[in-house]
Amino acid sequence: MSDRRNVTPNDLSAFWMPFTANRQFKKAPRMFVGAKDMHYTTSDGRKVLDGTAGLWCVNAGHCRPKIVEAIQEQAAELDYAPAFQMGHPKAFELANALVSIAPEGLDHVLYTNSGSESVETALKVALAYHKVKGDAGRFRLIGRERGYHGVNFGGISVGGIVTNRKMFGTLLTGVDHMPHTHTPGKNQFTRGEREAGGEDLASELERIVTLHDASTIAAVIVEPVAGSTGVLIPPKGYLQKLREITKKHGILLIFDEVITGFGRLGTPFAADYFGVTPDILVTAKGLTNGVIPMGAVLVSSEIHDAFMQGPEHVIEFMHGYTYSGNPIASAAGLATLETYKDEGLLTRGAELAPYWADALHSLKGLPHVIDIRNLGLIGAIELEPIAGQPTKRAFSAFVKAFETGILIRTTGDIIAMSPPLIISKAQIDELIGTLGSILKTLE
Ligand code: PXG
Ligand code: PLP
Repeated sequence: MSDRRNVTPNDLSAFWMPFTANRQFKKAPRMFVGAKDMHYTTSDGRKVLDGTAGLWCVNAGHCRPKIVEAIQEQAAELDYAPAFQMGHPKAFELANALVSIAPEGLDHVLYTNSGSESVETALKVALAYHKVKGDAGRFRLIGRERGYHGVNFGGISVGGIVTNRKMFGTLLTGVDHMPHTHTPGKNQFTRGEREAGGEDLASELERIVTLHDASTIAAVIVEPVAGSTGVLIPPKGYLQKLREITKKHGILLIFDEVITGFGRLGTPFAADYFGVTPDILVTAKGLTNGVIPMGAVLVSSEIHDAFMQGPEHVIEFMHGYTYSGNPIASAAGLATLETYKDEGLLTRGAELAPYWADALHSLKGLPHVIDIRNLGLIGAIELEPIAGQPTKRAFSAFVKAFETGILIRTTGDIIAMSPPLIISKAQIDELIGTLGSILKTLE
């Protein structure tokens, strides 16, 4: 039986858990103690099928041998090298490997330790780029309603999730937001991208540009597919139109690909899927298969080269982290990219996407299901909230799912799934079949 009974609340009190209902968790903890490929093992010895790739990051599945060995070897060979004014080979090798799979034109890499830090780095590069070009009047940053760009001050300022912003004072000034791309009450149960409305939605950016004047705007940041807020798929033509407008006005376009990067849509990056290349591309999560904290920000040569001027002994960009390009993280990143390559994982999602979409949409008609959305190997099932008790219905699905042997993720009353890219068709059937039977039992 469950180890849970052996874990007393006091044992758990010191760790203030992130984005967690701490008191509820500590009364009935859900603990993982092991993982392999598509499965976690719980503290009471049960196998749980991973329907979320951890938190959208374990794209190659768990405890993959190449990655494990690379980390072990690197830890014994070179544990840490100073990140500033010193180097080590693997950080350069990984940057080259990243550039080689990135959309053409994104040729330079800045390292971070998370998606949140990648976002801060991207915003700072954008502001400083205009400054070094002598265009310092471009100080505004434009995000989007319901956008998630991590939890640091820049990210929550451009982000648009109210609960993540409202406690934290004035945030960054000079920020505005475009409308989100969701149309509740319309377009439910659309498979993939909906046809209509993309250009009109993107044209909202023109309205913001007119309001502030293009000469004051540094950058626009969006998630190509909004993940954390509950999987919002942009309509066709939307991102293409954003690119057109930003280019026309000399505004940098930043894609936050922390979730969509590394094969999630069946292409290496969402930029490839949509055929739209941003000026700056933000990554983390799948870069090291989630195993070691690391993020990377890819920038165009035009941006990079603008900084490479003035006396050569002077630091060109006053930014960086103690752990930027950490040796063990770099080794993990290299082994991760090799694993993706060996197994074709950056494009495997394209083969599986139709099967995934069929499975998800088979849940239409089950109790409380008011919408189903999908793209690549991302899926979301939106439930009708219990009157007066938002989030409760989806959360009870999450707890039942964990107890039944599948890991899903919920945000509000939306169930989100993003399995490791190694998932088999039989495992898709198991994941969706189990979820379907849980939905039938919900209050
Ligand atoms: N940008 C985007 C688009 C993200 O999805 C971040 C930045 C921040 O990354 P870090 O590494 O600082 O967490 C994210 C992270 C969920 C969930 O279940 C999503 C994220 C993180 C944890 C949970 O929706 N996204
Ligand atoms: N705070 C203090 C006092 C520091 O000395 C440093 C780094 O040297 C930091 C914060 C930033 O830490 P990191 O480089 O790990 O982001």
